[in-house]
Amino acid sequence: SSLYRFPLLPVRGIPLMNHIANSWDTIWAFRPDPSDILIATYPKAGTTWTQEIVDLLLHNGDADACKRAPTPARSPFLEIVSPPPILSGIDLMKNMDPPRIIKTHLPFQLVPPAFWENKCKTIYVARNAKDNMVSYYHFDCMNKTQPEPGPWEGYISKFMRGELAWGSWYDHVKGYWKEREKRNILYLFYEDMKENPRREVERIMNYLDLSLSDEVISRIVELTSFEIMKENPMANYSCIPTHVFDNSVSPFMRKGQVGDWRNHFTPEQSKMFAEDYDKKMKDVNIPFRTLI
Ligand code: PPS
Repeated sequence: SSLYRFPLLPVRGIPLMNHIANSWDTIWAFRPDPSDILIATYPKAGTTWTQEIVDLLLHNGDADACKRAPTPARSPFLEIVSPPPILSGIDLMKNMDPPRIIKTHLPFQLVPPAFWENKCKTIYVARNAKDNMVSYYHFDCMNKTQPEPGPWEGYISKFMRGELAWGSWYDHVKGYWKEREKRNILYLFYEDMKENPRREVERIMNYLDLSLSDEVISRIVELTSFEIMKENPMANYSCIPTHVFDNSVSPFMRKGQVGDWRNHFTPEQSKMFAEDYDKKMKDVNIPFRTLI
């Protein structure tokens, strides 16, 4: 069914889901508490994984405490206002005590300014462009609230032109990168988290000024592995009904790997993509792993 597949609407040039654009003034005016923690990502870069890590860190690795509710109810999605049954982030936060773990996909310039006025801790997660796109493609196939992805070949072009929901991946990763020092943003990479999850969990812990025992850190690393999260009904988005997230098309917890792009890009597509990528990324030196 294409019940929820509305066209995107631009906000200051960024294509967003239409209900976000229609509620823009409310979103822009949102005032977080200074203790709130923002997790910012381009869609499909490792948001849910990071949300789970932070929730466990704040709960000293207590697995049961972090099964109190599904991810979107524990960690509100700032700009999602409707449609049901996706929970409206701002409404949810009215009934939650800070510190709240707030998810956003907004590009840096669209983050409500009160986050910076209040110096909220912000964790940005970036994922290499090709895997990020592959994950987004499968998500757009299964998520009936996003526009139809169309054929893969055309999807690559849309990604390169920044026409997907939340706009250009290139501008997104660059926007936060340029601001990371001034705004004290912890800038993480999905590939680093896969390579050495313990090291990255410890980086997040230190950034949040927490100090947990080695044993608790080990438990958090274990509980946030792809295999465990895939089976955790409070972390795997099985809370979203199948007419909205159609798991038979592709599960939310799909593969959780680095390099799955190799199963999707032809050599020609890869070459064309790389040439364009180099042009778009040459003004920054973000240490993405080279994926050839
Ligand atoms: S969303 O909708 O933007 O919030 O999605 P997001 O959570 O950012 O990204 C989903 C992808 O992250 C993978 N994932 C994980 N990988 C490794 N370890 C863990 N624990 C984990 N949890 C989620 C998920 O499988 C999606 O990637 P793909 O490549 O599609 O499998």
